[in-house]
Amino acid sequence: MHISACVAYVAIGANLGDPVATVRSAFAALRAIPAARFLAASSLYRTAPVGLRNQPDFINAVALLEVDSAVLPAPTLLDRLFAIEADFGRVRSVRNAPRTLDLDLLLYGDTQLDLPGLTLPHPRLTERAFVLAPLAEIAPDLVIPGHGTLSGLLPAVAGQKIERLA
Ligand code: PH2
Ligand code: MG
Ligand code: MG
Repeated sequence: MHISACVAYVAIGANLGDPVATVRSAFAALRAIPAARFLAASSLYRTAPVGLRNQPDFINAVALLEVDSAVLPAPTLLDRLFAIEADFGRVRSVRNAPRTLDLDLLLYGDTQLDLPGLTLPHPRLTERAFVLAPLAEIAPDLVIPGHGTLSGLLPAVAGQKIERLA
């Protein structure tokens, strides 16, 4: 029985050190979250920084988890993600500093909420090819609460530089 099962999408980003190895290890860390089941991972993508100047390219990916929402409500899941970031040596100095690992909670079921520190869906998701393209790979029919279909959002970000890694 999965009465309180809920799907959650997590964005993974890294642009310091060995970002390919970091993103792969991040998948493993997500697999190890108790009360979550790892359902799917996108390919890795090399992406130009969006909204940042003079930073290395990123490696980005998206993971799909099924979580027990009684044990891992969205704020608790976000805390787990921050704990994994810290395990990877992330230091939160200034906003948008280069990072060893960034894990963003994109979607939590159909939840729409706006708390200090947690907005769902993720507020910048619709502007970012580095999120939408990997999402389209693992969930082509996805509907973003409040924003319509994924396929309807993709054309607006078609100009952003992103390359799927083999
Ligand atoms: N993350 C940001 C800002 N800009 N650009 C790319 N390509 N990839 C990211 O993960 C990214 C970004 C803030 O977290
Ligand atoms: Mg981010
Ligand atoms: Mg983040």
